[in-house]
Amino acid sequence: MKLYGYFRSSAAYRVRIALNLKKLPYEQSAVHLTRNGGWQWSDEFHAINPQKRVPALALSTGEVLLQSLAIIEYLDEIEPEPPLLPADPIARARVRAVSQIIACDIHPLNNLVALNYLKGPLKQDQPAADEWYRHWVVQGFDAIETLIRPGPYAFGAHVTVADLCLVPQVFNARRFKVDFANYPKIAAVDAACLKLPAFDKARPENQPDAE
Ligand SMILES: N[C@@H](CCC(=O)N[C@@H](CS)C(=O)NCC(=O)O)C(=O)O
Repeated sequence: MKLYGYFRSSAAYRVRIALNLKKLPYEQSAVHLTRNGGWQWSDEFHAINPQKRVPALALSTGEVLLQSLAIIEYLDEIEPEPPLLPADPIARARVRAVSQIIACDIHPLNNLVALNYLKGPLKQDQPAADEWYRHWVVQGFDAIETLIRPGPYAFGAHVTVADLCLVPQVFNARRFKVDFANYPKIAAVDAACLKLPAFDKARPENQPDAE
């Protein structure tokens, strides 16, 4: 399998953790999102992902899968161990809710293309864009701090998709100087996850394209 990603992309980071947890071998192809205007906008990458975003996972069959949560579910289906969702339907819904707060409600407002639109056509300066970024993280993290049950991972003794979404979002939130004083549970889950080799290996600074 070949993962098209970028070391700092939190959506690609989620998929790297899943691949590592499942012990599935993969090679990486770096899509630099900013150099020379961003390789995601090239015709070559458009042929791989018409949405012009990472991650994309190319399978040995030639099939290319898009969208981090769809890719993670696919990996969970082809390699069920370790499972990334609990067996109980209520527990699964809780895990999916936290995952979706991050992937559907925080991340789309804060990804590179949204921040560039704020700073470009909408003429906002860097401090305003940073404030926008933190605003949406705080809204989401306030809810997640109430919803998770560290034990030591977001929903108990087993890693779930919620952890795969949370750790990359925490990495980005720290980059943008979000104050973690109100998020002791989120910080504890992040610390517990990062002790696992699968998370550590997936860290942005441990990627071949890290800068
Ligand atoms: N919902 C998508 C989000 C993908 C996404 O927005 N990726 C960002 C990087 S984290 C990207 O490729 N941005 C390209 C750009 O901003 O131009 C997923 O979960 O895969």
